[in-house]
Amino acid sequence: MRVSNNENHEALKIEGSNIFADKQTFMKEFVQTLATNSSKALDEASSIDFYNTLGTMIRSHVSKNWISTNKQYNQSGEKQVYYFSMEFLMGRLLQSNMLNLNILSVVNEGLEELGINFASISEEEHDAGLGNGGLGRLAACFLDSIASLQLPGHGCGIRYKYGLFEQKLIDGYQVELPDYWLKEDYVWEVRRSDRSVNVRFGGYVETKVVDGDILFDHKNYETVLAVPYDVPVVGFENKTVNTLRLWSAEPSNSEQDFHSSNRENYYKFLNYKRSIESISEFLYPDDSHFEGKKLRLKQQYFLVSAGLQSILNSYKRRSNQSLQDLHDKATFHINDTHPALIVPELMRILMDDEGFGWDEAWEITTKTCAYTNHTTLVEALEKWPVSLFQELLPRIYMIVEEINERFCRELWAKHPGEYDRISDLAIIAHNQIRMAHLAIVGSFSVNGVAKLHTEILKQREMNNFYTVFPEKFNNKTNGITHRRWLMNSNPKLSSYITEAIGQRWIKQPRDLIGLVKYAKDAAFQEKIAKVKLDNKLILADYIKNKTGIIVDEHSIFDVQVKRLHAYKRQLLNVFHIMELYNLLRENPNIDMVPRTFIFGAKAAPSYTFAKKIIKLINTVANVVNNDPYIQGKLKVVFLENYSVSMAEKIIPAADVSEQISTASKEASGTGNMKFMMNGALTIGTLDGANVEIHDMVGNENIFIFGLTSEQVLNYYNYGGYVARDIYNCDPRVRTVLDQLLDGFCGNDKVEFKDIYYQILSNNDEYFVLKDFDSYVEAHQKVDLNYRDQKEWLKKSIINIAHSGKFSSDRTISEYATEIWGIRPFLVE
Ligand code: 4GP
Repeated sequence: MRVSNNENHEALKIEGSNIFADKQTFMKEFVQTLATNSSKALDEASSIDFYNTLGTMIRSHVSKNWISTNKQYNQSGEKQVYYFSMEFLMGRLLQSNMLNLNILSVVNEGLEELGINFASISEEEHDAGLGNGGLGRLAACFLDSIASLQLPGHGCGIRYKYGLFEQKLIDGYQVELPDYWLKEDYVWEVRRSDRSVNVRFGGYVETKVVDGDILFDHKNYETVLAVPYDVPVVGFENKTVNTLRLWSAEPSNSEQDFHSSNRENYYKFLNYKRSIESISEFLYPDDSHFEGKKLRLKQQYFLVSAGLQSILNSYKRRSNQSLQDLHDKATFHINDTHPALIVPELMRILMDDEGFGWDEAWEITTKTCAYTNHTTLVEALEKWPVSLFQELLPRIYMIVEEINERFCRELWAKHPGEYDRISDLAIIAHNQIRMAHLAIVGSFSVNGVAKLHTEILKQREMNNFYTVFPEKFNNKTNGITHRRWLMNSNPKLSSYITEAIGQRWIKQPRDLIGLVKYAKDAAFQEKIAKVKLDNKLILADYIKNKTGIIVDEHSIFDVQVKRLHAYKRQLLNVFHIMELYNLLRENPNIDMVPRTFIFGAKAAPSYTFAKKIIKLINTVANVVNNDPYIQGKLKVVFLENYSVSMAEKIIPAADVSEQISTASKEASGTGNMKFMMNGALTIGTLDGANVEIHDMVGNENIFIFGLTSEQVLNYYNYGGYVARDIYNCDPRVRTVLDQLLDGFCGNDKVEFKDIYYQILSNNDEYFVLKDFDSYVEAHQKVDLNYRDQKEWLKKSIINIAHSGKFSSDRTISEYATEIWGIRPFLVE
């Protein structure tokens, strides 16, 4: 089944576009630009030429508004937010820019007339994979919402030469290949050498007293040139074009400085160049995990120092504004602790470069910085060894030390003698710098990313800080941009929604609630069923092309796509599949709706356990998919190299969304929201934002199972869980676990022993066995409910109807008013 692209985009047509007056104008410009750019005629050009042509055209059209947005922000002195993040998982930009510019229809029509297929052009765009998962994708959704809500706000990140690794599966094992996404020119970026700044590393600091003032003289440092590349962030149907500024590290000395006639010096130069460029060479591939490498600390300081210097330079260029009022003009958002060095770096600039005293500088800093926490996992906590930090950033270390001393002194004044409390809260302790403590002390706002997560921060993980600074803590439940995740990835569903409730939901996603009235409407249900089936057919086709596996579009598409992590419990999913397989082996005629389990997941390259789970999924898939005895009732698909653009294909086709983390472990989740918005029903634990999804849709429209976060935390605190007891008592569990060792999965009996022992000898840290029974039961409910398609479709529509709350437009409005203090600014 093929849906013509034009049919899809026709569905999204809103009003006439203003970039291309009509299809003819577009076609003429396209052919001209193609000739200028590639010196090729239409019939000689390839898809990549077409992609570059279209991208270049769009970028140049956007420039006008980009320039005027900047100009008007500067002239008005409007307050702006700068979202500092080590990750921006942007994915592709062609189609989302076209949607926001309202030119999808006209371009599609024009291309079609030229005999060019838009879908194949968009496939040419390499995903900008500058992020690992949730945290990075959230940053990308936020940029889209900020611009679409006409808010003055920009991203500040690193232009990694290599994004998140490309995953290959070889014999079921994950193998990583470098993601050289910049191999071709990136059409969306503009190099801005004129805005380059210097960042200093290493050396030592001499302290002098001059006229009674203490001066800090940083000596013998190494200078790195930070060069910005700007990417426009286009708002939806408005004139706002904000900026994502990505920094690249380059040598500040040229080859000549090394006297290149001398061979030895030439090699020195090459080494020097390599070591500098390594700073922006690659993204650390760890999700929710701290890797204490010197290069990573270098990256963090590089981002923060370059970003702050350039913002403050432009701030000072803009008339005669005083830095005293910085907080009225700017907020620096710290996306997780990775950019927490903003706090001491801003202090350094204010004191050493701008001449402020400590107290004034501290006041400005703490009124300007805000911090978001994204995880409570202990292994994600950033703690830098003092020796490493001090050697790399000597002046910054002095400042952190002083912040710590002053903070501890204040605590002592309030709580004299309470050594334990103070050492608990200290920024530096046990020869380590605790970045979360630095971020909390240096920020005026600290937020979690879902209600439950924020409560856990306040009551448990950060309770000591919450008692000191209750006013700083607040919740901002995550969101996703409905423009990418519904309008762009599921245009047909979007148009049916518009047909039913009008188009206001596009700008006011909460209006989706109007769909509730159609939940039982037979005609509407039929449309929803048709869209789902069409999307499933497209995905089935994709799966066949990628893996050779043929899946039945009438089976339940049950999907778990996300990073591979023990706490996300892909293992629970596999155990359930093994159990279903065992049942079918006993009786292939059991009454069940056929299921297709679809996985996509990357594991951090050094995360051995996670990689074993990938191998297990693939091993089980191999057994199940090739067993004719079970009559095709079960299929398991692992899609290699999961990415943003792949998610856009998978999510619209899902019937069931697996959100099965151990309660209390998933801070929010955002995949859960994307699936819900596309009409999938969630099977999930009461974790992260699942709790709020459950609150919105009601118990009958979601399949909740398993321990609550409170129960989990009680087990962690007081014990009482013995995984082996379940193994001993539940024959299903015992069979599945024994199969890990008895060669069910191939001949190799030791392949999965780590998983077996992790569960039984290490007492199943993530309660996989404990939740197994209720998970199986919830799946039985899924099976039963799916048979009644009318009921299922009703639930599906109810989910879509309530998904408006989870648009990142809502999240960003809350950040804007409750944290950042910025307001919409109409670019003329
Ligand atoms: C993730 C959380 O694990 C996820 O629950 C949340 O939805 C996402 O941040 C966005 O807030 N955390 C990370 C990380 O990706 O590296 O800590």
